[in-house]
Amino acid sequence: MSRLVVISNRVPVPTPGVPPAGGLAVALSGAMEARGGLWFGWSGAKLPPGESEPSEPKITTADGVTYAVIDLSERDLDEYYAGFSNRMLWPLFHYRMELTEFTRISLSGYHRVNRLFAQRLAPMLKPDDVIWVHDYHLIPMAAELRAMGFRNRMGFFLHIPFPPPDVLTALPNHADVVRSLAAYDVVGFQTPSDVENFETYVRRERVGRRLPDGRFVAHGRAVTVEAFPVGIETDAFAAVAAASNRNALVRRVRDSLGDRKLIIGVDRLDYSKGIAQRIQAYETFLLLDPEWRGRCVYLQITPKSREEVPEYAAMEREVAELAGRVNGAYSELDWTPLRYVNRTVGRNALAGLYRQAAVGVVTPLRDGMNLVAKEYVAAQDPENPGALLLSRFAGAAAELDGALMTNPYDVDGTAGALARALDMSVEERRERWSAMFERIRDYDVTWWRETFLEALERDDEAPPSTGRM
Ligand code: GDG
Repeated sequence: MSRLVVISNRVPVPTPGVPPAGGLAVALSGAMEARGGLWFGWSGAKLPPGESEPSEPKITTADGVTYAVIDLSERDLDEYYAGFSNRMLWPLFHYRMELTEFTRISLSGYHRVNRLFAQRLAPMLKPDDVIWVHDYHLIPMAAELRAMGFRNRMGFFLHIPFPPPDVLTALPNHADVVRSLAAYDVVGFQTPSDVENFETYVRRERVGRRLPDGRFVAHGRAVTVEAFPVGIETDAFAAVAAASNRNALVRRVRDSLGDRKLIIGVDRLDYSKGIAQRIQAYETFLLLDPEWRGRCVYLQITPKSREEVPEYAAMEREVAELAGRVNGAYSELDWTPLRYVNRTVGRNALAGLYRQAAVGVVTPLRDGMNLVAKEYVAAQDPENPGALLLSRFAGAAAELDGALMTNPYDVDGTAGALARALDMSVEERRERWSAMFERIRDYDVTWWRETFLEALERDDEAPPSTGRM
């Protein structure tokens, strides 16, 4: 079996005794440990001012996996990471054109860092390595490697949405982005509607077409473009949640609730997650359904994220202000309606808190997939599962049709759906939950990884017209 080489912006180099956290790190660590492999990317550290990047990456080996990481300079991080990746591609791909900032400087930094990654990785590559690149930071990676003469199988997975052409074409270099995608053998998106957006773009901009075998020909290359919805480690997560009675933090939260119902939200502090609209919906719910005052608690766990990007600092203030307003208006001396927490919680405790919660609220304005929705479902008690309130704009909505769907822009509608979720009978909750659980067990993270790698390793380079035997 050929070696797997994963390239991602950040690399979760393992620390002894600390398991990898986060869906992606866990998913990919499993694949790497099963096959042995190389994982290359940014260390997460900044080079001291004035120092240039050494030509050799720092190497660590653990459990048959080689981690190779490089530090980046302040300028590289400003332009490539905080700039083009997170102030242009992230908002645009989440349909937020008004939040984008395009500059030639950040675009050239983006390309410079992609080239630097390719140059540092190149000496470590073998001709039969299978290369799997992750996410919007590294779209030009295959094109860079191909320009250096590499002919390996190369795949790309986009964790965020692929927007429709009317949005994508607001990116001044949209044509280059799509040309860069065509340098891969397989491009994976989260949902069929992302694939549809890609197909519409290719047709409208006349850069390619679909082949009879389902692949696309674009910019002269045949590329498999399919949806591979990312999953979680469903069984393992369910087991952790079922054993969470023993977790001291989970017990403390349960004791603090008494017989009040828990509503839970878990999101990085990011404008794509719809946290402000969600708090407004909760405020409306408290206004319109006074019988729930004092009988429920909404816990919103929101670790801070990308604080170096100005739009994030602005939304942090907005959300904090809203949270304060709701608590100011509705708190009693012995009841606080909203617990707003800007801190991370351990993974085991998180699983237990999901299980405690009568309602999981996952209401992003736009999301590639959203793993929290799947984790909430996995963590439920099958006898008495909670209800999931899910935005129709999360990729997960394409799979979890047992959820109560909501439009997060409709604050009143979301408030009503929250009341309905809290009132739902146990029979209805069980029925909805079973369908969702079955789905996430069949399409878990192992399915995602193996299906993607199978597509990548399929030797379909020859055009179908040659009629291979
Ligand atoms: C991108 C796409 C796509 C959050 N707070 C805590 C914590 N988390 C964990 C969650 C979950 C993960 O972080 C977040 O994953 P999401 O999928 O919700 O969102 P993004 O970070 O935006 O991820 C997304 C994903 O990539 C994978 O392809 O689904 O659409 O945007 O696992 O549990 N974990 C712990 N404590 C916290 O406080 N332990």
